Amino acid sequence: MKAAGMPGRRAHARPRTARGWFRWATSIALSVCAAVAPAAAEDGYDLWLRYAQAGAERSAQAPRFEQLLAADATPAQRAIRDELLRGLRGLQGRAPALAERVDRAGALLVGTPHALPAIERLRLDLHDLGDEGYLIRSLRIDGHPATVVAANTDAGALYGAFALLRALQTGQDIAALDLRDAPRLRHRVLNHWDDLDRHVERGYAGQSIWDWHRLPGWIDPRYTDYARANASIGINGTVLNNVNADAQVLTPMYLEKVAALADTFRPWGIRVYLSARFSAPIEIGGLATADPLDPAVRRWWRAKADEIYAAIPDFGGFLVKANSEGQPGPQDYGRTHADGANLLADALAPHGGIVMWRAFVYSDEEPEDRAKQAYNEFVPLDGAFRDNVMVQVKNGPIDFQPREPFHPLFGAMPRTPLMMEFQITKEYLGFSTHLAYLGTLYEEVLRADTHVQGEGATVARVLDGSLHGQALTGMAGVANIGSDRNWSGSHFDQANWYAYGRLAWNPGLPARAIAEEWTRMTFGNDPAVVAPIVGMMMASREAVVDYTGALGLHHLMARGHHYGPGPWVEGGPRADWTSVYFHRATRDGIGFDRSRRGSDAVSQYAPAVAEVFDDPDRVPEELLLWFHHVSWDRPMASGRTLWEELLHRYDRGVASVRAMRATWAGLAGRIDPERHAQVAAFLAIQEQEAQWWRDASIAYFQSISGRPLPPGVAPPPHPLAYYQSLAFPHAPGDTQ
Ligand code: GCW
Repeated sequence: MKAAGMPGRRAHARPRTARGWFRWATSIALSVCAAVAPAAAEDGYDLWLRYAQAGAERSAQAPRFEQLLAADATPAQRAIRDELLRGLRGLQGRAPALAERVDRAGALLVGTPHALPAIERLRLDLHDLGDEGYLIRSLRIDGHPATVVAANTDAGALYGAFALLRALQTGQDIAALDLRDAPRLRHRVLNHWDDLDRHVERGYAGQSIWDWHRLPGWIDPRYTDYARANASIGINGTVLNNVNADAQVLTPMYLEKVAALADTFRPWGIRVYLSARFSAPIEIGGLATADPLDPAVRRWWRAKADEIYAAIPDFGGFLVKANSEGQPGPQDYGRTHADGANLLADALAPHGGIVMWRAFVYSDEEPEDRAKQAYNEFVPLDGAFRDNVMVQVKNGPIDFQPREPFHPLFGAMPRTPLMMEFQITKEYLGFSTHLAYLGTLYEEVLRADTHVQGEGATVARVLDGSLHGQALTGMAGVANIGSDRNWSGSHFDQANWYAYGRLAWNPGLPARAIAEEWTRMTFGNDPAVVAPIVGMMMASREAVVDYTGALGLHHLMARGHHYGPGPWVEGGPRADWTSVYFHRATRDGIGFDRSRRGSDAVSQYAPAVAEVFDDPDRVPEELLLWFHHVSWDRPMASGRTLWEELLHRYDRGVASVRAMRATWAGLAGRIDPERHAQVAAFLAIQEQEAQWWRDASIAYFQSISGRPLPPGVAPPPHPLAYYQSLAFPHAPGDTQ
């Protein structure tokens, strides 16, 4: 684009009147803007579905789709057709013509044999694709080269259409396609921790995207774009409200709003679910109890389920946080988690709904190590849940820390379908301003070997049902989506939503491949852009681990809002919400002794794993202080002492952020200025905050260890008291 005032551009004539002056100034301002802004504003709204610029990157000889054959009888079919037209228009420079028969090269046929006779005639073998799988194949029809995307259902065709668009977006050769794919997990859902007043718990991307007050009258077009984005990565369910639930969402007024969202999402294969407050029968039902064995309570939930399904015939079911962090639950009545889950499961069963019952339970009245409590509570209930209940387990035994070992419940409940709960929003990894790609975190957990049936019993195999023969399978991701224009609060946090969806579809996908796919779709296929960005992403989570507390340290953040360092946090309402409970640092050493000599959390793992975790010489150094209390002077693999190694990791983390900044700065001119500038600004914040974490943590741990800083390690610029005095009363995302 030419700059204003460049030769060849008509000069702006000087005005003579005041009104003319105004017009003149405006036109100058607009032409200056036009000169610096890219053709289309790149504010991140389009996510990885930009469908843009690829036309320019594609060679003129690249094959194009000239015709599109797709049914349009249902809303789902129209959604597929419109997405393909939109995508191909952007990617090819022009949309294919809608056609009913193949009469030239470059036809694209999309749909089910049932809906499209042209596909029926191909007699494709679709038997193993199930009701969400698809195949994509290059073939010849009446002598013309063509491509078919076929499935048994509209949902399968939708996923196939997005897979084809992804292939185009990532620059793959589309002349010889032969793909077959189907999801390995059945329920792939987002969990929104969104309150009805639009506050988002642990949300760093603005307000809730659900504009409850204006629903159902106003259907924000954003809801459709939300559904498109989710469908493009295979997400097929969404829990609309916070697990710290408000019973109001189950009242007729809100159910009407929920139904409007369900109608909007349906063509995109997405079902809605709700978080149910266990005490709802009291709060909105006028009952005196919510006891799961009380007949009136059972009747109330059955009637409530009937009411919901009358409005939303494909309602997915309930997610429940019970007897956890002050939420009501069956234990309030001396009943078990199974009693509670089964109550709701029985109400939903006639309609085909499911219950996702969370295992995130721990009590401060319980002297037991917090990391052990969920296992102790749930393992005895294995086999006691109804068939339509899944127990939803966080990836690690504490709480979405930058690194945790896999949760010992995985593999330990062979008769209960277990669902993974990952956190996409970065409560403990720098909110939205820190670049931390979570694909590597998810991959690490999914590939962890539980050893419950010998080698190869990975967490992924627990989830996909292959280990214990479960048919009900799923994964949940705590959403990072909000009202911010770029959806996730930062451009790179979009990658975490993307990676979550891709791994829920196939938990075996490599994190690096996902990062590359996302980068190509989000920033383009230029190799000089792709390689450095993927490099940044792949190293980013480890950097956060390093500067927030490496070697298995955990739960060191500030109290309440969790923003920034707080390794000194102690006292207050609950010991298990303090940092000192977790790091147990003394003059002699640091770490939580969870070995057989300590809390014995190691014994919750299968023997082959327990043995390794129990032995400070064999446990991976990354988890040393999670499982062991060791001397500051302990020699480490590097030859440094533990104290020196910890210091080294803090510095390494900060250096890694600095390196990301430099890499990103080198991409100026290759990325549109709007997105480049925001990422650059956020990386600067990240560097400052990484330094703050490093300095505050070193100041604190040195005050405990009394060890000197070795040469080359810079002393923190402020005394410990300074870091302890910092307060952030309005940090986002706090609990209400
Ligand atoms: O990590 C903690 C969060 C809470 C959250 C809770 C949970 C929804 O700090 O904000 O509450 O986990 O997962 O239930």
